[in-house]
Amino acid sequence: MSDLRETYLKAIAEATDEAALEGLRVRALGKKGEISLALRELGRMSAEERREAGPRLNALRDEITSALAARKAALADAALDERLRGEWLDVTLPARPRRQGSIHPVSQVTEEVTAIFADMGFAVAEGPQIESDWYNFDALNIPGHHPARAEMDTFYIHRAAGDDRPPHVLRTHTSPVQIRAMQAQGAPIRVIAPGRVYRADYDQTHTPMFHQVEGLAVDRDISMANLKWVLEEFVKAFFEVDHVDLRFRASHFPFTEPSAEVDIRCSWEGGTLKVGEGDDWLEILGSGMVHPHVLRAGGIDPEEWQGFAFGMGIDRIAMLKYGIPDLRAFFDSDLRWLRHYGFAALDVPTLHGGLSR
Ligand code: 2NL
Repeated sequence: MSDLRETYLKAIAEATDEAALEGLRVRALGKKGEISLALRELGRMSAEERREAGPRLNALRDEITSALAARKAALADAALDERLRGEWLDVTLPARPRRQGSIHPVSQVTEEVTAIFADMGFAVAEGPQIESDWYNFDALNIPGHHPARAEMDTFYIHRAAGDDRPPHVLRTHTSPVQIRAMQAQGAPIRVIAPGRVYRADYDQTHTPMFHQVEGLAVDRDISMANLKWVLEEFVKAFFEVDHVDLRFRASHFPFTEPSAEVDIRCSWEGGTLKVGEGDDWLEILGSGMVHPHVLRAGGIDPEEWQGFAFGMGIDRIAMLKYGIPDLRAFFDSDLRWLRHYGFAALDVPTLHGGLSR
């Protein structure tokens, strides 16, 4: 009996994990455990023997039960201590000295442009980057034989032979978003559509994916005068100057009539761009009055409504505003470039904050 006690207490003290403790518990106190069997033997003893053995066995059972519990708690404490030693952390250390992430100039400029047009009552519209050729071309009055539709510039979605679903393309401009907005909302409407566009072109000044923002305003009695004011306000706010001169040059787009390319007066003196002064002109966008065919594709009656529209490249105006020399570096994901040209994540562009700070 005292053998039993010593054997178990020693084994419990030496157990190094919970499984070993559970094995000992079953061996001593389980249904067929040594102590359980001994307790069951009590029934076959004389009253005198029982008076002596009963309390001793009960005390032994209690002692082993507590020893198991105590060892289990000690093992858990040791495991926790071990973990805490590994996870030690000095919360008084200073924060990392260098910001890790930054806002890409394209994202920053998209936010700036959006804030400026939002202030003039334009809502932001978004749409799919894979479009049917109807939304990307036909709805915009771009006929089947037009060069812009040539396989050369447009990424067509592959169709297996015999697949007669309508052709789809990677959108070559964000105009389809505005067709969808006209169809969904009708007139009057004022939206801008910023986003990614795709053209099969890659050289010093072209990347196969780039960013565009288009704008559209449709109402009764909208004219080129409204277009001119909106673009002047935009250019002043975007380049953060009080005065600009715009030059409208007659041009041609299938989706506008009349059409104009817009230049801003600037100087390149000292190698940096100054907007609003000097004798140079810089082309920054294309624009015009929405072609009646395009209004009709958007479900709007051109006898009742007119509108202006414009489009510009975000990557290009980002390069101009922030003095970024090389377009292709935009998409290299070079951390040194991103740190140099990136913006602080919490500095959100606002008109009252001067936009870029
Ligand atoms: C450019 C020229 C332009 C438009 C885009 C447009 C959209 C609709 C209807 C009519 Cl829904 N026009 N967009 C109009 C004129 C020019 O972009 O040089 N972009 C970089």
